[in-house]
Amino acid sequence: MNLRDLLERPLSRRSFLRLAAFFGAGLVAGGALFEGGCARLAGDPADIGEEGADRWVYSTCSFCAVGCAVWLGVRGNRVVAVKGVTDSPVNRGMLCVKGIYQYKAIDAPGRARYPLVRREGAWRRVTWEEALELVAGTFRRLIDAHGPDALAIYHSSQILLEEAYVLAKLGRGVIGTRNLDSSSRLCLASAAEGYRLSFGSDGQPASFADVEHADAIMLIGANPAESHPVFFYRLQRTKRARDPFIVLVDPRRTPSARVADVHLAVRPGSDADLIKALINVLIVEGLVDRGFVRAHTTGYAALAEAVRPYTPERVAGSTGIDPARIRRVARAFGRARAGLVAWCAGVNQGAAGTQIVTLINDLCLLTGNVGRPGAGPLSLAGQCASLSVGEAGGSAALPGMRPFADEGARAELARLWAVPAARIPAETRAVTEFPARIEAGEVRALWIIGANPAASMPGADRFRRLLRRLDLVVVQDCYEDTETAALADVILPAAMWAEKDGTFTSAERRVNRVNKAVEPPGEARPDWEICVRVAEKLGAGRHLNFRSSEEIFAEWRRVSAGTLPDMSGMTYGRIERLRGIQWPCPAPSHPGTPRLYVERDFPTPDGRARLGLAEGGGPPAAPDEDYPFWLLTGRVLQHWQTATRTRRVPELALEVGVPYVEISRADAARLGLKEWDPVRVESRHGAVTVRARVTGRVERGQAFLPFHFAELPVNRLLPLAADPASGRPDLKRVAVRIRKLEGDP
Ligand SMILES: Nc1nc2c(c(=O)[nH]1)N[C@H]1C(S)=C(S)[C@@H](COP(=O)(O)OP(=O)(O)OC[C@H]3O[C@@H](n4cnc5c(=O)[nH]c(N)nc54)[C@H](O)[C@@H]3O)O[C@H]1N2
Ligand SMILES: Nc1nc2c(c(=O)[nH]1)N[C@H]1C(S)=C(S)[C@@H](COP(=O)(O)OP(=O)(O)OC[C@H]3O[C@@H](n4cnc5c(=O)[nH]c(N)nc54)[C@H](O)[C@@H]3O)O[C@H]1N2
Ligand code: SF4
Ligand SMILES: [Mo]
Repeated sequence: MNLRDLLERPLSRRSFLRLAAFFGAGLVAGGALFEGGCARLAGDPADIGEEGADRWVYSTCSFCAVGCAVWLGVRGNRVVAVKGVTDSPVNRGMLCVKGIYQYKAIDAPGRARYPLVRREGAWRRVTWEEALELVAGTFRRLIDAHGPDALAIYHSSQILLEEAYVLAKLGRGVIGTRNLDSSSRLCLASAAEGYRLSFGSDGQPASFADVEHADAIMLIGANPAESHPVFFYRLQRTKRARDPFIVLVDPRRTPSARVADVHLAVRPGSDADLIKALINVLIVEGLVDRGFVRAHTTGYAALAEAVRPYTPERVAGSTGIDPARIRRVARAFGRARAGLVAWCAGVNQGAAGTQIVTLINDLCLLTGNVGRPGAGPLSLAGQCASLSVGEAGGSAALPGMRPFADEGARAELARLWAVPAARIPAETRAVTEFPARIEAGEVRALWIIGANPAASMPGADRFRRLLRRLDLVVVQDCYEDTETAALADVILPAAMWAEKDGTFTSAERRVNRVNKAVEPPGEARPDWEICVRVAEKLGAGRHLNFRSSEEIFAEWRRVSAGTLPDMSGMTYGRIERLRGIQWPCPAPSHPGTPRLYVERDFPTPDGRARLGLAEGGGPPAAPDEDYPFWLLTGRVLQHWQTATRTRRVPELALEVGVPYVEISRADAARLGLKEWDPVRVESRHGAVTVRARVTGRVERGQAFLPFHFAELPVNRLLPLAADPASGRPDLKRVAVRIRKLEGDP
């Protein structure tokens, strides 16, 4: 029996752990042995024993937007095991290594247990009452003196939908600040904005299951083998079962290339040219679905005109791709019965992000690949709640994805909230604008909830400096030792996902349940509860009069009714019974919606989708003589974001424990570098020292640096320049020079 067969069968937890230890090196190489780092652990949650769990609690994985359903095995007040839910349509019992080990981050050292206040440079434990008086009292004073924009709120997409909603209500409806945003801005703002421009709404058109029906699949700027492993597992199974034509577009040869028939190693930042050429070929070779285009779209003539100059020959220079291969891919996609394009951060995170997303949508619209099985654009999204945050009002739109600019929508929300309509701001600001707002003296206090911007924001050094200028920095996190907490005035201890009730919405619009399995440590409280108490102290308790997540969800159901992310037909019980429900779900008998636009009912004024391309900033400054390398940043399988959780899990930390930069063999030879030699990586914006790994995964002239390691402040190398349409910065690409350092760094 080969390993693959072994993995198709459920493994006992013990044999998985043994295999994982044995094949650790294989996992580092990209998880080839574990089907993308995934495995199914044997046994029904009822088979108590192995790990000594005495009960199993249904929940949803707290990492990526695949949204795998999990059983948390609990003994006493500890989570001691995690298993995949076998009747989940998402993961069918499978989990990736992060999912399996995530419970070890719960009672790890460093958890925030008590409110802390910095006094004369030292941390002092205080009561909740004192902490809240200080926080809300300062907020009140600053808002009274300088207006609501004096308070900026920044949160991640790892809090619950209910918590994002409470923050939106507090921030927009009670306080009325324009300065509220979330890390989804750094993450998928381009995807959301691109969807809005093409289809009239930022609803994800397709589902994960669509890969199982597609004949041609393109993965652009995404490495699901490491970033969305259980989705990748489904892709691998489909490849074996039905052999769809798969194309990977990534400058690096990532482990996702394992499923690809064609790997297009594009030059960084050249995806727009590549897709324009694909569209050019579709048009020139008559592969456009004319009936669909005529009946359901506008803008064809202008798009055709715009891409006319972009022949495969013309873009060969900028993309580095052989014209014949571009034609081959365009033909395969154009002739496929069903074609799907999945993409992620390699596309989203750049000045041209929104433009590339609209081009991907064009590719699908031109071939009639929207609203049917196996078809469509599929934004892979990022964190467990990245969609929740968009739905509930945590970023570019108000709750229910109501546009800020829509006066009627604001009035409706004000009615629902019983607040004056004039209080809800008519515009919002991206977190990338916060630094300038702090410098201008507009923002005077910053409340950071479940995010680690001191490590994750581009222009990190400037951001850190600016925090010192503020009257108050409040960090609400489940750990007290994050890079951002180190810069705070107050630390509020937050409960983690296994310690609270609520929901996450995955990339495929699936709302799934998070159930409280254990009590939080010390005095840590769920984020929603902390917000409710801050609201009380601000004198706005009656607006946030919630005693449980379920009460918040009940209000949210009413607020979402009639909007695109309509969840009015969902209840906690129903969500869990159905193993997640995909919105819209407008009635208690509604089964949920796997696919949008089945009726070609695009929510635009004329009901048609819009072909065309968003305005886009150009590619980032390309390498030159002084800075001859492209440095790419991204993820590895074992670590999660700034690794505040995964580095506390020995099994994950031991596999990939230290920062490194990947360099090609050719460049290593030229620079005289051996594996693990220290190098200096320097951009026009900053420099870092790191060890080199010599690999075949990057091309000559390129280097790759995982952004997970805070001791290696990679975001010091990146400027804070943003996509004009989405306000999203380039976190992926920057020109650098690399030189060998002598001695130990
Ligand atoms: N293990 C793990 N999984 C995660 C996360 C994590 O931290 N760790 N984070 C989650 C989050 S929040 C997100 S947003 C997603 C991100 O998921 P992905 O987008 O899959 O992850 P990245 O590694 O950031 O970037 C993907 C690829 O983009 C490529 N790339 C860089 N520049 C370009 C370019 O110009 N063009 C093209 N075509 N490709 C380019 C990189 O080489 C990289 O392989 O992952 C989610 N899943
Ligand atoms: N160079 C570079 N930079 C990047 C990226 C890149 O690819 N390259 N990727 C970008 C992307 S896509 C993203 S999404 C961002 C991510 O940026 P962030 O969201 O800032 O990063 P995280 O490490 O996920 O931070 C989450 C924090 O929330 C805490 N936490 C976890 N659960 C809870 C909870 O329930 N409540 C509270 N209060 N706290 C909790 C964690 O301990 C952690 O400190 O980074 C961006 N930055
Ligand atoms: S694929 Fe994503 S959701 Fe599933 S177990 Fe892994 S990290 Fe969790
Ligand atoms: Mo993200």
